[in-house]
Amino acid sequence: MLKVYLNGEYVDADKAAISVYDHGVLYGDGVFEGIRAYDGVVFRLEEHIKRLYDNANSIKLNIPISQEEMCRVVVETVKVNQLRDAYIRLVVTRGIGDLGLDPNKCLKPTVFCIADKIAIYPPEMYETGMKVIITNIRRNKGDALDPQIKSLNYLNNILAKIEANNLGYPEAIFLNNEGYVVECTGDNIFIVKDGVLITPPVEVGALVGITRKTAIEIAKSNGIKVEEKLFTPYNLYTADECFLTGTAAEAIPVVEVDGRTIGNGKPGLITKLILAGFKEVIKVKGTKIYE
Ligand code: PXG
Repeated sequence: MLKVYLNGEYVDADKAAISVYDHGVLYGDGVFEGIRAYDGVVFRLEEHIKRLYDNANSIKLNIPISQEEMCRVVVETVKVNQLRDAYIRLVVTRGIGDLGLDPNKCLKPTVFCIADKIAIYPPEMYETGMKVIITNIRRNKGDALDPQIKSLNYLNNILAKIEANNLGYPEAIFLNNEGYVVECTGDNIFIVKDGVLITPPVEVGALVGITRKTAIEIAKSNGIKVEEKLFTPYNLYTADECFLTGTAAEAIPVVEVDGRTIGNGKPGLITKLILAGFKEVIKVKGTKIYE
């Protein structure tokens, strides 16, 4: 039985329950992180924890433990479950309150951490590439709910995922209200045009992805020019290459968007280079779980 960290204790997964009065459940009031461990090493742990605390601060949620302690919680949760490869879900909610939405009624945030096996895309998809659609659902507007916050409000993403599912595709690309490409339901997006790697600036409505940052670093260290700039569906359809980045997907090639073939319909060279670079980086950028 897996053990889950819940408010300072490790409890059996089937006993790890939170209150129906928790505002994380009642209002989606909270923040989370999705983190991975590879072969006994947590990938970019401090960066995930920093993002969690920045996100919490931005919604005026005061996490009761320090960032260093939170890093230890993550490492310990993987350790007590004796996992080497894990998908880690770290959640902080506003905590238990009453039936009103006032966060001031919630006295203590709820903190839980789950370390489990990861469900990833089938390995063939990395060889053949993925076919995706652009969803009709627009990404949340930043002045309503900033997509830079990895909050417990994922309905915008889920509605887009439902549309993709209905049409038989595994992932959907969001445009913002101005019609620019922003990101996917759980991944950032990159295109390659004439040897230049291009990704939308996060201000257009994308999460500041940690895998996105890693991909940019890998590209730059290989002498590839990287631009963070706006682009449209036309630029996407006519790109030489396209790939998505995220903690779950790593870097996955996209070979078709809305029935348009991207490049030659096969994962491109720069995409392959980024994915290969990622496999190397995970070996060095991490926090060791076991001595
Ligand atoms: N955009 C969105 C909306 C995300 O939710 C990313 C981009 C990529 O960010 P990172 O930091 O992971 O490179 C995400 C991350 C899941 C799952 O179980 C989703 C994410 C991460 C891990 C697992 O669906 N989304």
